[in-house]
Amino acid sequence: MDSANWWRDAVVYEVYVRSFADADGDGTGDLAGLRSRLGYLADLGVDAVWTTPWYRSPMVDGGYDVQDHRSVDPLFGTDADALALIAEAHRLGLRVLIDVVPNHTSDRHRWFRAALAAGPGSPERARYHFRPGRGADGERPPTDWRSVFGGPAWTRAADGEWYLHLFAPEQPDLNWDHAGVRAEFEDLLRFWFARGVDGVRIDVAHGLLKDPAFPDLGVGDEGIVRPPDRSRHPHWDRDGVHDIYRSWRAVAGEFGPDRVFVAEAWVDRPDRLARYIRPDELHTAFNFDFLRCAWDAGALREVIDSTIEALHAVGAPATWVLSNHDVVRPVTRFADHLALGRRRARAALLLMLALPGGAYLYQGEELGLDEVGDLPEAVLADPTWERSGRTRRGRDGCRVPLPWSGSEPPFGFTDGDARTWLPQPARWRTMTARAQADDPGSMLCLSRAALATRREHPALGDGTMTWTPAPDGVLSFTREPGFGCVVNLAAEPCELPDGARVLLASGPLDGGRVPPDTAVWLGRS
Ligand code: TEU
Repeated sequence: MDSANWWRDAVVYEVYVRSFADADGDGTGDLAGLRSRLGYLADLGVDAVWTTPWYRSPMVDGGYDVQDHRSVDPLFGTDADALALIAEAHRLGLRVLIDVVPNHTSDRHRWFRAALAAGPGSPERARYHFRPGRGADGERPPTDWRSVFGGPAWTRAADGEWYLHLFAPEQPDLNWDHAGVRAEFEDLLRFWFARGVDGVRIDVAHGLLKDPAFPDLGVGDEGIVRPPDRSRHPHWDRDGVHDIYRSWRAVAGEFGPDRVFVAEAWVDRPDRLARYIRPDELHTAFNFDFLRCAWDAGALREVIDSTIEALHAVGAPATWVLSNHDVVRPVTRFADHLALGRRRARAALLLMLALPGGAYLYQGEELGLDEVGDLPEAVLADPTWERSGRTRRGRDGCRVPLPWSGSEPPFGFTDGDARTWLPQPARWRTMTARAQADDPGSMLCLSRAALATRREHPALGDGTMTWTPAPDGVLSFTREPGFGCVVNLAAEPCELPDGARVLLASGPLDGGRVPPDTAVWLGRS
């Protein structure tokens, strides 16, 4: 793959910075910790690293509440650490993608503070969405919109006006009809591209623009009623966002052809997602249909087909995602029992890495980590918990600090005496990177072998796939030249195709048969 097209089949590893590795001993991951472990990622065989926000932030939403997009938060290190990280990654042949959060800022951002201080009707308020409330005293929010984290999407300022926040109240939404907001983001993209970052993940890329009429959604006490036509939603996936991304693409182009964007856009249909990806717009977008899909052959096949069809229509490769810092880990999602979940997660990994296009791995996925569902309530840090009236435990369970080595917490995550910011379960003693590196049957060894094979095999990565006949519940396809993949999601073993040579299997094979919940990669014999 030439350098300008590197992203078309890249495997990108997501680092949730505060849970990856801690160098300064405070129990929270940081940039120096990540830098010290880049060799592990190079050995794993990924092409790029995407880091979650490292900017100055009060950390109400783990850094997705950005106070200053141009400086590193002291919790994570210094500006020099960011530069050293980028340089070291490049030395090891890894590209670096950073996270940019355009839908909202922190309520501590200088713009929001100025807006609060300047009062109703001021130009400072025009950068956000401030509106009078409804009712005789304006005591009811301007619309019935709900925050993604729970509760109303409006909070009342001391002077009586309400401001919009689709996430936490500490994350006021920016007004993207404001020219100064647009100019600021183009400048900060230049700031980071000039510092060597290879790409940008765009947080909530389907947000940003709001219907200026601010219509109600029609939310009842019983929950959200979506308007019938999702293409006209008042705050998701509005047509105008594409103009913004066209100007961003031009900014990336100033730095050469190989700087890329990946959109985080939770839209309902592959054809809506494809609208973000065009030669003059974004390069790729996470494919969340795949992530949301159940462990079911028919459903997976449908998602794979519709994704490829929609993206090929715009000349883009698909991306495949099974996990990230917002969702329950696949091992736990795929089955009620840990052993079965692990088995399926291993098979799913081989499926994902055999599909045409690029893929994303979330830290710990290569170790087969499970969701930590029993964190004590006192340590829960995700805003979902409080916003939902302590009914939804939120996303902490997939954000527990990684186990690196040793037989008890903190499992080499930190050298200091401080506790890890979320407690690690004792059962991870067998799951550490160190323990798995020595065990040829481990998920880590499977992940390394799969990524090495993917690099070596000309059929893998970008290109096309062809389904081949298979029994019910079995996914079977080929990639040219000379590569096959069989994933058995049925209850019975299935036969391997005649003359196939097994390159890699997600679990033990039963003679010439593939047991349930197992995937195999096949080469020409
Ligand atoms: O997530 C956007 C988003 O919409 C998610 O909240 C998603 O709907 C939900 O988590 C699905 O379970 C991004 C970041 O990935 C997330 O961590 C941030 O909290 C959010 O934006 C706000 O910046």
